[in-house]
Amino acid sequence: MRIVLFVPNWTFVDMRSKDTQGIAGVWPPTGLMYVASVLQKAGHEVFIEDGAFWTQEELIKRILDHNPDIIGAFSIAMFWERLAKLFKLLKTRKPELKIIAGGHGPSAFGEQCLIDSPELDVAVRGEAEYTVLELVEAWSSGADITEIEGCTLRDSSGTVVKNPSRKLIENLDELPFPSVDLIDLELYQPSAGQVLRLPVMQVISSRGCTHMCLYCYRLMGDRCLRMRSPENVVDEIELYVKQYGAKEIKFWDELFTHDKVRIIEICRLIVERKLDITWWCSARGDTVDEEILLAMKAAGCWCINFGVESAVQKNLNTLRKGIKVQTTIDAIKLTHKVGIRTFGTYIFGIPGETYEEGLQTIKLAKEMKSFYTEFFPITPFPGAELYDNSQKYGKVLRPLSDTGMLKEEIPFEPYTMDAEQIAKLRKLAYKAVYINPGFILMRVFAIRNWFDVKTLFGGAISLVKIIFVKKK
Ligand code: B12
Ligand code: SF4
Repeated sequence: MRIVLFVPNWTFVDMRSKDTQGIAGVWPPTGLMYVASVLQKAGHEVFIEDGAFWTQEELIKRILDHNPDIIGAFSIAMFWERLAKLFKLLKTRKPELKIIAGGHGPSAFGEQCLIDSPELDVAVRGEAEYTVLELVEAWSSGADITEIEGCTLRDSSGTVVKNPSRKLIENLDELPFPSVDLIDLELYQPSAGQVLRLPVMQVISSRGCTHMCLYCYRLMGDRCLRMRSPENVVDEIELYVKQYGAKEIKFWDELFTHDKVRIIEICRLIVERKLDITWWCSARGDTVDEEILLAMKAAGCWCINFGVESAVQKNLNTLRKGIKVQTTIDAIKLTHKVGIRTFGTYIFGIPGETYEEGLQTIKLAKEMKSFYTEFFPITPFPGAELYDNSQKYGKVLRPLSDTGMLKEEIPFEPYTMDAEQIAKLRKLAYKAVYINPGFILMRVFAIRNWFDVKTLFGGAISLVKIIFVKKK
């Protein structure tokens, strides 16, 4: 079968505030590339189109030029409305198309997707590699699809039904690596400042998470962490280094450092195979100690993202982070001590949070002296407790189609603070962290080349816009 997998058309305007559109970047759609690789391995002809680079009309033309039998789209919640429009236009031009959708939107509200879009045949829920393969094989042999697990679809009477979920893939090593050969790597540019060297490639070394944070939608399900073996992870990295000249790796795992033994082994293999890479990952403060950090440093890790969220323990408890503020503070200090930079992320607008508590968070963020710091307004997404039971926690202010976490409009207001105060805290926070001599000196001394100068300049312009330019 000929299959086109695609991301709907979007621009930075949909996703980010005006101030930061200049430093925004686009990453390849890894999840979709995993789905593609399983289909390719089974002998199907697969193409990928990424709407980040095309207008709606261009995207439609590119999809149809491949003459597909089946099309499948990845959609986070905020892309759903535009995707439904795209399906209508595509089906009008090629009525025999079979259409599937997956990702965070169709997984969380698949029934609604089928009601909104008569053109959509199946909303695939969760981890989709084998569900999509089964669908494609059934369509190619003319078999019935109505019993396929992991699908939300219409039965023979046209009623929307939610089939049982598919069991998660236990052994992730059995998956082929994502289909990098199907994308034009040259088109992708990461966000300014988030990489040390180029070209950068992405790796997902584990899937799922053992925690249950209030604002997070866990597409793979609750408490369902699975990890690839160190050999399999380092084989993928080695392929990227040898075949694509990768100099940097971005690990997108939710819980990269969960298993210390596994990470130390990954680090040992990177060193043993003499892979010249630098890399970035995320970690929770309660999963790092000096031993793991030293091993990571020796293997090229240059930056770790810690979700600090708030300086106030009560707020972390509300978020269900399951961690002490002090644990993350200690972890950040230890990370700096071994010579790895940190990227600290913080949230304003936590249910129950007061403006004064927000000010305490700003003070902490300044003290942490991270290399990068970002402040997000809390954002409810379908499937997350904060969205599904939102009235318990506050008021949703933006429609689903407009929930980019980096936009200037505040998406959610807790009962203890209003949107204006959240916006004010963000402004104060950026000013406190970035406009201070210690930070500026640290960043100037870190400049090594023209790439760093460009990055720093772009960041500075965005900062001036965030802090000093009044919104209309
Ligand atoms: C890494 C990550 C990113 C990376 C993306 C890296 C990449 N190239 O994929 C970056 C930083 C770029 C990013 C950006 C954004 N992200 Co993000 N991100 C994540 C994170 C932490 C992990 C995603 C991941 O890689 N998972 C592992 C892979 C294997 O899974 P997957 O991508 O979901 O793919 C599987 C399924 O979705 C499905 N699937 C994928 N494609 C297709 C296609 C078809 C046809 C089918 C049927 C199925 C299917 O099968 C795949 C394999 O099993 C999740 C958190 C989470 N818990 O999921 C948030 C998350 C997905 N992000 C989120 C958001 C909001 C964003 C942004 C909008 C942030 C912003 N700017 O405001 C942007 C949107 C970018 C975009 N264009 O889509 C939200 C989405 C919420 C929602 N319900 O819609 C999440 C869930 C985090 C949260 N807040 O809860 N993100
Ligand atoms: S925010 Fe991170 S730690 Fe919390 S549930 Fe989501 S992925 Fe897990």
